[in-house]
Amino acid sequence: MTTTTPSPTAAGSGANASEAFRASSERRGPAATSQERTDRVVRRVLEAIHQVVREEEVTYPEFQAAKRWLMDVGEGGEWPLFLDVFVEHEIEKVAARTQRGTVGTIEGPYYLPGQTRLPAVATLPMRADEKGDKLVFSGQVRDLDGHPLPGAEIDFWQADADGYYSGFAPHLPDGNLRAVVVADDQGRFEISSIKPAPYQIPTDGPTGALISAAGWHPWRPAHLHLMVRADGHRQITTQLYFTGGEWLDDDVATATKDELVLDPTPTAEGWAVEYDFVLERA
Ligand code: MBD
Ligand code: FE
Repeated sequence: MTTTTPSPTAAGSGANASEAFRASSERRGPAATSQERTDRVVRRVLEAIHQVVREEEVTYPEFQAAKRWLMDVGEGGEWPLFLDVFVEHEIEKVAARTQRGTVGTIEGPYYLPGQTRLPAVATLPMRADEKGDKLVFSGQVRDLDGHPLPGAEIDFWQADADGYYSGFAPHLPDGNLRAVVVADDQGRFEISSIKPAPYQIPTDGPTGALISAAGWHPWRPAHLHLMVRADGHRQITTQLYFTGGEWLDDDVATATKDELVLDPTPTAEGWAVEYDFVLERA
């Protein structure tokens, strides 16, 4: 392994995203679902588990180990992490069946709403000595017919060069490398930031314990997170990756897509790349 990112601890890196999730799910409102739907979906999930138990002849000691692990995930606040890494990609693929325009991918556990709003040409809030190569990310937000969407919002968040997200890592200032950038009257934006590093799921929590017990790896390729929204249009949640990056073809969260890989060019300052977003009508 050539990556030099330090191993984030569960406590230090935001494995506990439960509180942020509770706040955001309250904001998003209750799930509109019926008794019939609950019966059908939950029954099928349980049937799938029963089938694995029968076919794999799962033992009592294994069942008790699973119970202990499930309790640890909850107590460690890692349900958002675990579910977003191992399940969200399929939910997103189903949602994507009816979505046109820019390709989406999973949100993950580290989005925080209500960040600083910045004008179209903006530098993300960062520390004076923020590590990492400079990255200028620019583009335009348009509709499906190619018309610019003035005032579109790019709600942007990323890890730092060590793989930590502000709001989830006590050593980082609130709002570091997060902002809502408001595009200009041509839907254009230019965001100055740094190139993030690959992200490692904390290895010392229950999700990390499972990954190591199963002999998997805990890495995600380096990525930027964005939500792009404009009045009257369907919001897109996506991530952008970097060509040639480690783990691009083996993301633990199964969230890469070919359309989402950037190919930045070197500049005197660091790197620059353009990416345009296309939103469909709501
Ligand atoms: C991340 O940074 C992330 O984007 C996802 C999807 C899961 C865990 C950590
Ligand atoms: Fe992430």
